[in-house]
Amino acid sequence: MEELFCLGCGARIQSIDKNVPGFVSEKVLAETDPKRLLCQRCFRIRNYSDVITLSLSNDDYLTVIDKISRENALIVKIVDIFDFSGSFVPAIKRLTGNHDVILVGNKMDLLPKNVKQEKILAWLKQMLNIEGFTVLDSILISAKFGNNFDDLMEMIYKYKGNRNVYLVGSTNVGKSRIINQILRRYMGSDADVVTVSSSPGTTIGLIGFPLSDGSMIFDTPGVINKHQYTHYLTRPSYKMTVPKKEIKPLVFQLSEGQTLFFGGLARIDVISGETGDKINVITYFANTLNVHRTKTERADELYQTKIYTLLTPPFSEEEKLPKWVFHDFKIRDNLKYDIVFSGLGFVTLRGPFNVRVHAPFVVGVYARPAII
Ligand SMILES: Nc1nc2c(ncn2[C@@H]2O[C@H](COP(=O)(O)OP(=O)(O)OP(=O)(O)O)[C@@H](O)[C@H]2O)c(=O)[nH]1
Ligand SMILES: [Mg+2]
Repeated sequence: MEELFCLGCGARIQSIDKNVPGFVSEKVLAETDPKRLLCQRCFRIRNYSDVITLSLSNDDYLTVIDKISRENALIVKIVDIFDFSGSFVPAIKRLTGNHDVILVGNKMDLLPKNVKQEKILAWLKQMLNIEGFTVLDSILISAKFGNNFDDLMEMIYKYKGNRNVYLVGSTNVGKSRIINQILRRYMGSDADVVTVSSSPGTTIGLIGFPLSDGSMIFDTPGVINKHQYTHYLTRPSYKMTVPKKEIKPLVFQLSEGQTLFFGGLARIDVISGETGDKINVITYFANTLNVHRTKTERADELYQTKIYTLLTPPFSEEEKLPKWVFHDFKIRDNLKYDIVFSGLGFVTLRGPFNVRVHAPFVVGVYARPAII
């Protein structure tokens, strides 16, 4: 029998195991046009916003690496501008090593509107330098609203020559939503073709579409980064922590000995601020995340008694996050830094400062030059 693939996620179609990607019942398989076949998971995401959790592994991604590394292709590397380091994991560097790469910063609609694009682009270049990574060009877009897509396509055509184009990046950076925008805007599609969801690991295989000059553009499965909160929360909590709208920054003036909780997911203690004065902490999280201030000496007790009630998400003991650890950040210069909680958001502080950040040990917490 001819091998069939799901149109939405690229998984190989099978009727054997519901818990494995690409499942379609034999009845549906017999009744559906193979060119329009969607697996059960894609069908449910689209029709009921119901995500069936499959066990995730990086095998799909590794198969793709193998294919792309043998081809002379143009790589379009997508990052989520809110979590640059979280979406710039080593596996991506290995894949992109010998290829021509365009860097795309997606989800610009989440940035506060008053932030200048040139500033973010300059910041992206600074981050690339820190990573020791060279690209042909870079651009900011919003796959949600279609911002800068004409410029993106112009850039792709400028560099691709007669080569195929692969959109690559970590899970959830928006690769599939970008493909849907491209298909709608430039290829006459009047509906979303590939499956998009807020859960990581939606795309399973390569999904290719012809460009106007006959070469192909491919959506690919994302690299899984287990250091993001995303992997440890259940759906209700997850929905509250992933920003959907422009983020409204909050400014807190904290004194020494004060603590901010970010829901029950992380906290920051001010050990000392600029010459012992108050320090401004600007928070960039989903507007639905509850930020709570307290005295550091009360913080442990508050966490024990108010997790799941005042400090939310998480909402129940079932979603117990892995054990918390702390990270100390001591900055001596007077520049601005972001402290990032991978997959959750970040806070901005101006040095000099000395803070202690607490978060589950599995989650990536890191400082970077401030994006805004
Ligand atoms: N606000 C905003 N959300 C976006 C944007 N692009 C994608 N998203 C959301 O991010 C989530 C992940 O999008 P996908 O397109 O499925 O991400 P992906 O990179 O294909 O993920 P995998 O298939 O798991 O590798 C979804 O909830 C999207 O709606 C954007 O430009 N702005
Ligand atoms: Mg995808």
